[in-house]
Amino acid sequence: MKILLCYPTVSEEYSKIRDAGLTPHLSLLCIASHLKTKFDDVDIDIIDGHHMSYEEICKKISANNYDVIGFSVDFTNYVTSVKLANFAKQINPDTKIGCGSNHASNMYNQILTNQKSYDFVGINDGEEEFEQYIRYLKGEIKIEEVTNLAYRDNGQIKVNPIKTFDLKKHVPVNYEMIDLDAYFKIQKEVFGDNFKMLQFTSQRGCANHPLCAFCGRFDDGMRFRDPKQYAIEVAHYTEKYQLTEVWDRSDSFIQSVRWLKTFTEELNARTDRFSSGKTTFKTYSRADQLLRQDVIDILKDLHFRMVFIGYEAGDNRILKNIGKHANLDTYYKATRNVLDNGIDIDASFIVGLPGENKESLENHIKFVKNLISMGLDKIRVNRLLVLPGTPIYHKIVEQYPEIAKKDIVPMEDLQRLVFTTDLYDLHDFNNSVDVFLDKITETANTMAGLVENNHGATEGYGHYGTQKNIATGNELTLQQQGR
Ligand code: B12
Ligand code: SF4
Repeated sequence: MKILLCYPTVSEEYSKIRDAGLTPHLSLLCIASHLKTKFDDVDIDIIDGHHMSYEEICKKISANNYDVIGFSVDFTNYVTSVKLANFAKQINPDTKIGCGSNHASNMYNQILTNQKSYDFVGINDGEEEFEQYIRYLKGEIKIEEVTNLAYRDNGQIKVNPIKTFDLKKHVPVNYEMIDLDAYFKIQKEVFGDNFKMLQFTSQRGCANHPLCAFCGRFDDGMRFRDPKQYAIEVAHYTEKYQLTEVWDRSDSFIQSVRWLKTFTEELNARTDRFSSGKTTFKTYSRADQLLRQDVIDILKDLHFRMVFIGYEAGDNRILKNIGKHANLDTYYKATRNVLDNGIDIDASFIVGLPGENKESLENHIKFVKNLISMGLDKIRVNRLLVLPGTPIYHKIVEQYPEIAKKDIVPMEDLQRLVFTTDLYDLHDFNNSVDVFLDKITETANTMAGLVENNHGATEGYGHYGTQKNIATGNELTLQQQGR
């Protein structure tokens, strides 16, 4: 059986994605690694649309008679995925075509209603769903037994039971399936000769429950991989490729101190690259996870170069509005704790969050000034994205029900519409969305400018990335809300 797993090329209007194409697509790699251990008779191609154009992907599809194609989609590449699905169906109507991801999980109904070339949508974790779908195609099980599957049945959309993947069954990510040189080459161009990074994933879900009002995750609870197995995987690739940086992409890497401690001991027992300072570590973290000195000490044992903290706002009222479960007091303590211990912070903000007014915008600027005086020198200030499935998206749908039926709505439209909902009171801005948009852009530029003018950087990749952005060279403009 021939399978294509593909992250389609992003549409032109969304092409300035920070860090895009630097590392292989982890979601598809997890699925492919899982399938490889389950079947001897499947051939899997993985395509990364950050490295291949739409036309090149079409050629690949024409040249291979794939039995199944799975696209990983978000709002930046969904339109391309539809074009590719239509193309692939024309080439071979028997090819089964589906998509998955957080975006797809929240949009399965709209996707299956509007796009006839799509046969299925995977909801939530994809490993077992894809495995079972193959078993269904092989005639081993019935379609009703494929968990996490949405599909059409006699014109009706059906959703099979949704199951959370037990991460104890997570197989090691198989980087041998990828031509890594293509990625290391780009890393070299962007970040210099001495940079070699791979990303890994140790957990799923986020400790913040319910999720932040803007967060596009499909909410499925927090889960950890076995710390020892994970350490073996990270140590193996760190040694094999002599990595200079490891980036764990989980959202709550630091949530369980016991897990973190075991992982660190297991990793350092297998490689001395972290303890000898040859390889650095980077992860996301919530500020409240960075208050304890024993946690910071473990991060030092892992030779942490940087933590990425989603501060989002410098105003307690806004933080409450978005359900961040954090306040400025925690932020100041965590910032001091991290910076005083010699670890860098990649600080992320979002402007235009629910309840934003003149006072909160001023507060964000004051807050950034205070962080700079504490030593912060990396910042990214993002525009609010309105992602399907989030409370802010639902607000739009309440007011504009026709949006709920569509699988394609330009992000720019959603970004304007959200400001017309009752989440916002624009009277500080002459009740005008345009005036508000100008003001948030100006605020974002001021926040980023403060850091830049203090010899800092607005691109998040630490000193490697100072003033550099893979998509835009030196251009440092207002980015979308990003991870
Ligand atoms: C790494 C990452 C990136 C990297 C991707 C690089 C890479 N090479 O992988 C970069 C920095 C480029 C990136 C960019 C963006 N990202 Co991003 N990113 C992530 C992050 C941190 C990890 C993703 C990951 O690998 N997870 C681990 C894997 C195993 O889990 P997974 O992705 O959920 O995949 C599972 C399922 O979703 C499903 N699945 C996924 N694909 C498929 C396909 C099929 C066919 C099937 C059946 C199943 C399936 O199965 C997988 C295995 O179980 C997530 C947050 C998170 N921690 O998950 C955000 C996240 C995915 N990103 C997000 C966003 C918004 C963006 C940007 C739009 C931000 C921006 N404006 O710049 C861009 C757009 C992406 C682009 N055009 O490249 C959102 C997506 C929300 C949404 N609903 O779409 C997330 C969830 C962050 C958030 N909390 O909101 N991102
Ligand atoms: S934005 Fe970050 S902290 Fe908030 S719910 Fe999403 S992953 Fe968790």
